Amino acid sequence: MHSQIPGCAAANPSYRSALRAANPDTQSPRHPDFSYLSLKFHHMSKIALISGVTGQDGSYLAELLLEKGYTVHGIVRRSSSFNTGRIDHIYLNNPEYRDKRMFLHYGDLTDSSNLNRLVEKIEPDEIYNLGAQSHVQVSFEVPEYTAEVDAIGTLRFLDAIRETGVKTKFYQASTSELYGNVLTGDLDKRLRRDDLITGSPDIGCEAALPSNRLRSSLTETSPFRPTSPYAVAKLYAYWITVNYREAYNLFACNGILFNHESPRRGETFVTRKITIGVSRIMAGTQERLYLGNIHAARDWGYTPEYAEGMWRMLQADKPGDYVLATGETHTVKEFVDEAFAYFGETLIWEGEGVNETAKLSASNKIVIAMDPRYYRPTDVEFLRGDPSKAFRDLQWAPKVKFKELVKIMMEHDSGTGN
Ligand code: NAP
Ligand code: F7E
Repeated sequence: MHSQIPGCAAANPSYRSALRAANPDTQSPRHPDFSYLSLKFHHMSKIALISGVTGQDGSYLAELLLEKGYTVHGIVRRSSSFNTGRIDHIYLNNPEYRDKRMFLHYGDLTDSSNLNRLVEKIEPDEIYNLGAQSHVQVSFEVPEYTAEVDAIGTLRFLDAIRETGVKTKFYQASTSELYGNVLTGDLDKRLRRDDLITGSPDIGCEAALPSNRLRSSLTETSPFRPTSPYAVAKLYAYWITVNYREAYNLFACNGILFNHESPRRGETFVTRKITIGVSRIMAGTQERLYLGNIHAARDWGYTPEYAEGMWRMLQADKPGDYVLATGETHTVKEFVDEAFAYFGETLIWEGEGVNETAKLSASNKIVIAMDPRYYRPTDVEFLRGDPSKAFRDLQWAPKVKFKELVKIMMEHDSGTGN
C-alpha cells in the first residue's frame, strides 16, 4: 500500500538542471541541490511529460518512450483508489525505470499552477496532452467538467509553456469525434456530401489500406461538425493548439486519432465491453450483454501503433495536424459477430431498434439485447479516416486491422491467448 505515489516530487528543482549538473559539458544548473534524483540512468536523454499517463494511450506511449531511451514524467490524478494499474508494470514493479527514468507527479488539468510548476521544473522536450474526460456518453452528463478538462485544460497546458518560456514540443490528443456526422451529412444541410469526399488513395499507401474505401474517408481538411459536449470541448482544444502554433511559433501538433483499442481499453467503451462480455457469456458467468446503438460504425485501430504515430508527429521537421486511422470501417454489430466468431459461434439477429436481439445459432439462447440507457442524445453514425498524410510525411501505416484487433482483445479477455 502506498498513500502517495513514490517519486512524486512537486517540491524538487528542475530535472533538467539536475541533468546539467551531472554533465560538465552543459550549462550550470540553476538548482544544484536536488535530493532524490538518481543520475545513473540519465545520459541527457530526451524528457517527455505525459498527461493521462494512467489511461489506455498514456500507458502505451510511456512504454514506447522508455524503450526509446526517454526519461518519462507522468501526471497522475489523485484518486481514493489505485489508478495506476495500466502502468504498474513499468513503474511500481520496475526498479530499472522507477524514479530513475520514470517519474510520477500528482496533477490535474483543472489546476493551472500545478501545470505551470511541472512544466517549469521538468523542462520537457516533448509534452503529450492525453489527459481528458474521454467518454462521449458521459460528457452529456458532465458537460461543464468535460469542457474544463478537455478544452480549458489544453489551454492551461499551452499557456504554461508560453508563461514559462520552456522550449518544448506539444502533442494534443484530438479526435475523429470532431467530424461528427459529416460523412453521412444529415445533420447540417450546408455541408455538401461531395465536398467532404477528399480522400486521396493515390499517394502510395494503397498496400497498407483498403484503397477502394478511401474515396469516402475523412482527412485533415474535412470540415468539423461535433455532436457531443466531448467533441465540442475537443474542438476548442484543436483550435487553441493551432492558434498557439501560429501565434507563438510553438511546435504544436494535433493528432486526429480515430478510435483505437487494445486489451487496456477502458471497460465502458464498446469494444472492451463486448470482448469482456462475450468472454464471460462463453465461460458461462454472464447471461447476456446489453448494448445501445449497434449500427454505429467506427474505424477501429490498435493503440500501440497509434502511440508510435503520436511520437512520430513530434519528430517531424515541421509541426502539423495528422489523421491516424486504418481506412476500414465496421459497425458495432459486426464487432459483436466477430467476437463470437472467435469461439466459432454464429449469431442470429432478430427484431429492430430497442427490440433487436441476437441468439446463438447453436443453442437459440439470447445473448445480446438492447438497453435504451446506452443510446446517446446524439451519436456519430459513421467514421472512416484516411491516414495518407501521416503515411506520406511520417511513414506511419497501421498493420493491425479489424479482425486481428478483435482477436488480440478476445485472446486477452478470454484468457485463451499465449
Ligand atoms: P482514457 O483511457 O480515458 O485515459 C484518459 C486519461 O486522462 C486517464 O489517465 C485519466 O486519469 C486522465 N484524466 C482524466 N481527467 C483528468 C484530469 N482532470 N486531469 C488530468 N488527467 C485526467 O483515454 P485514452 O483512450 O487513453 O485516450 C487518450 C486521449 O486521447 C484522450 O484525450 C482522448 O480523449 C483522446 N482520444 C482517444 C481516442 C481513442 O480511441 N482511445 C481517440 C481519439 C482521441 P484516470 O486514469 O485517473 O482516470
Ligand atoms: O462508442 C456505440 C456508441 O464509447 C462507440 C473515445 O475514445 O473514440 C471513443 O469514443 C460507438 C458509439 O467510443 C454501446 O453509441 C453501442 O456510437 O466505444 P465508444 P466513441 O464514442 O466512439 C473517440 C475517437 C474518442 O475520441 C473518445 O475519447 O458504439 N455503442 N452500444 C456503445 N458505446 C458504449 N460505450 N457502450 C455501449 O453499450
